[in-house]
Amino acid sequence: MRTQVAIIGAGPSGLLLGQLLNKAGIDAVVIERQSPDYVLGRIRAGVLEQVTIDLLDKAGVGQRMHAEGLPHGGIELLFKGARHRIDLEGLTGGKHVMVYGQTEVTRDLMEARADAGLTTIYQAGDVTLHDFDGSQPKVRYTRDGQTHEIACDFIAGCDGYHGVSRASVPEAALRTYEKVYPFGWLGVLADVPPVSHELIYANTGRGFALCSMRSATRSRYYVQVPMEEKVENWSDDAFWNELQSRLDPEAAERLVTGPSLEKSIAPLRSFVAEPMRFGRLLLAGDAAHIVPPTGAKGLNLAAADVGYLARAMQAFYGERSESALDRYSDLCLRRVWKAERFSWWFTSLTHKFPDTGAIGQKLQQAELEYLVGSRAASTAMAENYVGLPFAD
Ligand code: RFL
Ligand code: PHB
Repeated sequence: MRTQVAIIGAGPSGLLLGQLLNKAGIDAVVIERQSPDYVLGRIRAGVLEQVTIDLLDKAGVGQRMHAEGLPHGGIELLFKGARHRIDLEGLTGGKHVMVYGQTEVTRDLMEARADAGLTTIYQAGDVTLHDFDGSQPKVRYTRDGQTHEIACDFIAGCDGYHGVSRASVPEAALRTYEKVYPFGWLGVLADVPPVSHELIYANTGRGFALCSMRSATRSRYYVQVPMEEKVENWSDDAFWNELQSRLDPEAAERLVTGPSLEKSIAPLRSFVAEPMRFGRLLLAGDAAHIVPPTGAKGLNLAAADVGYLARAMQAFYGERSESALDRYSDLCLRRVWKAERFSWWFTSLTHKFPDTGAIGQKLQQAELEYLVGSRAASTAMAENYVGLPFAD
């Protein structure tokens, strides 16, 4: 088989890239290790920035998001037992975020791909990347016991943190930066009405908690747990009790509990691999960088990367210009590092760190008080939360 762009991974970055390329008349094949149901079963991000909303619109898949997504103009910070609102809209000249689950984004992209008759190879085994240092790269995979080869002009590595793309780059060509946090997030999805109409990020003596949602009848909640914690140790009751103990009295009183639809623990990590381009292999999304989820940036960074990548490929095929491809890595990384900084800062401010003790919590509280009391500090937070501009 031959295509212009072989995309490894059918997560949000691979599928969005496929859609943007198709709109630009560029042919692509998506190669995914898992089945569609498996991909859709992963419950992850929930907050979309304007840049992501615009890219989904450009890709022609924004209709359901606009109909069912929930625009949010503020978030609440809970500390010392009281909630304080950050007016995102008021502080950023009218910008907001959209609460719409990654699962739904993925489903919309999968359906658009199927409707357009585009090729996706699911359950591809032993995917390997070849010759991306030359002009005729290849991707090989196995399916139903047979080996297949796809010849292409470019390989887009959209296969997440554990994928094969970054691992195929010679070690000496890659510089990596990493920080692993000493805790994870235990998340629960449940068909209960959200405790508040806006997201609540809580800093408490028992650790961080986040109240999020997917709709008016479906909630997504998280509590910070030790890194080594096992999800089997958490019954639904234990989760709800812990969450309730981390809320202010009014929210604790209003919390509606119910059976969990999904329950899992995610580790927290900051990670960047530089550069994001090696000849004809271009990395995008979690394959190149990971942020702790506190800033809600992972999915948004993935979308921005493929926005830049689709544009660079359009310039390559349209104007025969490689200059946008040459700038791809630098352009992405500038935005990536700012989101890394914000996600690290917001994580540091809201989580309980085992080794900083009582003084650590007092310093966090002082910063949170400054943050909610100072227009300058609130504005800096709001600008980052709604998303930094998509640079040209
Ligand atoms: P994805 O979503 O990981 O998709 C990569 C796809 O590549 C496939 N794959 C392979 N395919 C072929 N061959 C191979 N060898 C392959 N290896 C892997 C995988 O099966 C998968 O389908 O990366 P992408 O597209 O870059 O999207 C990034 C986002 O998914 C990610 O940034 C966010 O979900 C991060 N994230 C969260 N972000 C938030 O903003 N809020 C959250 O609450 C949040 N929770 C999370 C998360 C990421 C998690 N990970 C990565 C484990 C919770 C978890 C558990
Ligand atoms: C979510 O709804 O899953 C969510 C929302 C905000 C975050 C992280 C996750 O910062």
